[in-house]
Amino acid sequence: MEQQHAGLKKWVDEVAALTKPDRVVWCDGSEAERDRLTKECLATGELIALNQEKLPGCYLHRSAAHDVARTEHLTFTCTPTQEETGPTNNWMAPAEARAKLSKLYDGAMKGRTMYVVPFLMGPVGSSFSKVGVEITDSKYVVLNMRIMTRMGKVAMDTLGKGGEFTKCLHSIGDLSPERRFICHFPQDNEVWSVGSGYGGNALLGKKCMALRIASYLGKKEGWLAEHMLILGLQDPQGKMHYITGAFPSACGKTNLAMLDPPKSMPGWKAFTYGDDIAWLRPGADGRLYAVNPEAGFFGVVPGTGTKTNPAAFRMIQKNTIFTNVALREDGTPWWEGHDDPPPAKALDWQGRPWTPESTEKAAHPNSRFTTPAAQCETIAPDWENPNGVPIEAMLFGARRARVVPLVYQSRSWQHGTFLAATLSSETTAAATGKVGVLRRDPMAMLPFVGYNTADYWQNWLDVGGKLKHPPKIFRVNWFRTGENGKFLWPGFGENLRVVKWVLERVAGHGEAVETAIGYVPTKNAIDRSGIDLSDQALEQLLRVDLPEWGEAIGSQEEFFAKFGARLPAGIRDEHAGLRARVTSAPDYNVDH
Ligand code: OXD
Ligand code: MN
Repeated sequence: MEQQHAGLKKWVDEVAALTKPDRVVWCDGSEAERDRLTKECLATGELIALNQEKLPGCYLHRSAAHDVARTEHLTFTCTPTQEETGPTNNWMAPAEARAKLSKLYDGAMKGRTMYVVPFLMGPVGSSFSKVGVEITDSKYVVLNMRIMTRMGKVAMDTLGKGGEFTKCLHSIGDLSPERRFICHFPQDNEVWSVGSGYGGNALLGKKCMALRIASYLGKKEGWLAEHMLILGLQDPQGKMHYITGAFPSACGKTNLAMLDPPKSMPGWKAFTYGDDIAWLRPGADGRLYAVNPEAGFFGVVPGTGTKTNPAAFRMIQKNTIFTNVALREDGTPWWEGHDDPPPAKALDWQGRPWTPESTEKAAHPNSRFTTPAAQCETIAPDWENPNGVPIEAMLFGARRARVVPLVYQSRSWQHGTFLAATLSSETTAAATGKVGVLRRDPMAMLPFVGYNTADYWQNWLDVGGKLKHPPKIFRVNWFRTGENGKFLWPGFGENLRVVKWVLERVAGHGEAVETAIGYVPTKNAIDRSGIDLSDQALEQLLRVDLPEWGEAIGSQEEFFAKFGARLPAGIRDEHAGLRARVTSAPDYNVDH
């Protein structure tokens, strides 16, 4: 590929002088290049060929055992002042970060090839789209980037001679968590990552650029970069509706993005636009438009089967890189939640012998598939529409065993922003650390906001102010449990019943009662035809327990206090409003 961009060439030369690779390869994104890299990975053991007759184009990668998830404690925002990074991100002074990481990059690529990977986030020819260039010494990263982004020539053509791009520097280093850092320099449009080959830490187009850096660019340019799926729904009358859903990592975004309408809801069709990231911009008509900046899915494997997500299960039978799943004797992968029963014998995710008697899981709980979006059977025909799709409703969901009803609607954009800002969820295996601990996760973006979260909320309020027809904002919770600890709601495809009510509310009907927290559906407003959900279970699912909300308000206050005077007045007002409504409600028990 001819290098016409002087700034890019200069940066590549500088990085090569620092990292000292044996050779530099500019990636063009071609199939020949993919085949060549795949062969090389098979030779080094970075990839293991799966049974090519059953699963054409599928490979297995086993990562280092301590490099299996995002490491949030090693992820930094490097703004000139700590105030710009804010209380919910780790901060490192830019000069300190550059000094520290330069030492780790020095000579890091000796004996290795340095790949220059130009990539485009967003559809070709879209005003939403942005170019990045990742420099990496990992072939596995190149092969994943080729699936997850529009990589190579198309990105170089978009960049032209003088276009802007995000500089993304990555080296696996020695893969040690002791020498692992993922640093973001939003003011310089730059990411430096070292010491990890794991998705969110190493595929820098994804979390680092399309969320952290993009959220900062969104603030500057008046748009939103969000941790959201984008779903199109055709109703039985044939009308299309578009919604987004923000959920923390490993809380079912991919399942909802590929929703399988239940047989008892004939006439509904679901179309996938994106499963993880949405870039949203106000359109000239006053509506909010969304595009998916990615070109592939990097999904959690365990739990993927034809009952939970048939489209994903079928999608990953070809052209897929599996990371950290188990391997059966016939060269096919297996994981907990696979359609097939546990194999009598297999190799676990680390390549160790495994049997059903083993006490450990066969696949890592955060094992992943990387698959091209285009081969998903539910992908929308216009998923690469450069103008995006107009969003009617935004769902915010999280794992909450208690307190939060199945669904409720906010009173306004500002109240919806507050409702999203107060999202909290029980943690999952997508990040290292304890699983199942309740933590605040505003907009499901806690680990992904690239600057002070208070300013990010202000951007939400500002963007909303520009919309004549803002999407309606809803909170959902598929994870509420009953006294026996079991989920009350069937979930998966049945979530369409909740979405149906959401779309009815958008259309101006759909029965609801106004409560202190927002509009909650009446019992009869949720379509239960064809499912066995008792009145009592639905009542529990929809219950708003005011004393419990009284406690939640206290914890919200503690969280907001961290932001001091930077907390937007709109958020402060909504919090005060909630407190007033909850504490003055007749059934609020003041003892709490
Ligand atoms: C992801 C994540 O990989 O959120 O999408 O961790
Ligand atoms: Mn994600």
